[in-house]
Amino acid sequence: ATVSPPTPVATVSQYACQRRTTLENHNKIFTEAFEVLAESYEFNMNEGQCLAFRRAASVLKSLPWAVLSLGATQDLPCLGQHTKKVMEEVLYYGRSFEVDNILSDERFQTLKLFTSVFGVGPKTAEKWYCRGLRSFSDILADRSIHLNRMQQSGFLHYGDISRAVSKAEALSLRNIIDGAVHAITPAAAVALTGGFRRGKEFGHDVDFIVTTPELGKEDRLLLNIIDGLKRQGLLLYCDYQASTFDMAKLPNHRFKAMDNFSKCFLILRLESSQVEGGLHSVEGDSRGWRAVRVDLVSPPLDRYAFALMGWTGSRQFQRDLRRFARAERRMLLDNHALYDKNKKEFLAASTEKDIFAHLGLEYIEPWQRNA
Ligand code: 8DG
Ligand code: MN
Ligand code: MN
Repeated sequence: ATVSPPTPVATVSQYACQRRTTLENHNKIFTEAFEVLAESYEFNMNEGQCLAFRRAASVLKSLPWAVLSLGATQDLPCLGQHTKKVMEEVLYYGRSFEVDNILSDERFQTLKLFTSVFGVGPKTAEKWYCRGLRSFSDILADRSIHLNRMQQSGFLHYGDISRAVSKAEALSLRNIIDGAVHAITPAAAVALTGGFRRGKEFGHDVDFIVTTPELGKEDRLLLNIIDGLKRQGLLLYCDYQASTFDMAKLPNHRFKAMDNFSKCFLILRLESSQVEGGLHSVEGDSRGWRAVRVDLVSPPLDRYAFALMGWTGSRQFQRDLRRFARAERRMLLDNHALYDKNKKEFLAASTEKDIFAHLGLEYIEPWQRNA
């Protein structure tokens, strides 16, 4: 690998959707530090600073060379005073003192621990921290705390679902979902999306898109799949959300809003015997099974390309795709649709390539979207 910028250096875009970002990260020492800072700002509800560090990390991840001096970052976008100060520390001392302080901070450590539970977000974690709770046993012993169904499952399956899901496990789950879908309708299709579609070897969950060729049948399809999984004894947890999709609505460029398609957040039981090479979870392998987090989304067929794009991620890539559409093209993009504000019309797409083309962007492969 090259370690210095080739000359002349091609300009790096401020938008992740105009960069190709593979899983090969030559600047991990910096991006890992930025991730800690971003998370810390997230815990402090400082969205601006959080995003600034996520953007900076994303720019460095896209470089085919390692940054060896501050001078090499001169022409890079999205790197402010603060990020450069952190990089300087890392370059000279091999570590950032600011990051070290965060990592040893009790509040940060506790919020990190609490948010690692399925169903616990930063707000709940903060509430528990303010009550003086510091460990899982503190939470489980506190009778005044009410855990919702999601959080109860989160604690129940904590060991399994906090362990990464392997590619082999994801492919085995695809066969299981495929089987459940085809028992219902042979015409329906299942696609692996999320991090695994971007080529990752491990993930925190497995994401699938399911679709049926008949418009309007997608809600029913998802309910039938859930029913099939339940009858096979594989369903450990299910949070089903019916569609609230409204095709007349303009796309919402704000990335925070999740989509309105029918979807479900599941915890499934995966048998060791179903996975080539066995389970990734060591305890699970001796037990014969493990719990895995699975997300299913079911858009109507004419919105398939938009849903696939959104659910393929990465989050930073999708955020920038929307920001680019709005700022550079006066278009609104989300997981449902693309709207041209100049022409005042919706732009249809049947593939991801159509969406990139509408936006006047070069096509970026899923494995190049690891921004
Ligand atoms: P990982 O699981 O390997 O850790 O990474 P990932 O696959 O990239 O992350 P993810 O949290 O599973 O999310 C995958 C994509 O799905 C991400 O770009 C965000 C997107 N997504 C939506 N809508 C929704 C939603 O309603 N809920 C969730 N959890 N993710 C959504 O577009
Ligand atoms: Mn995922
Ligand atoms: Mn997911």
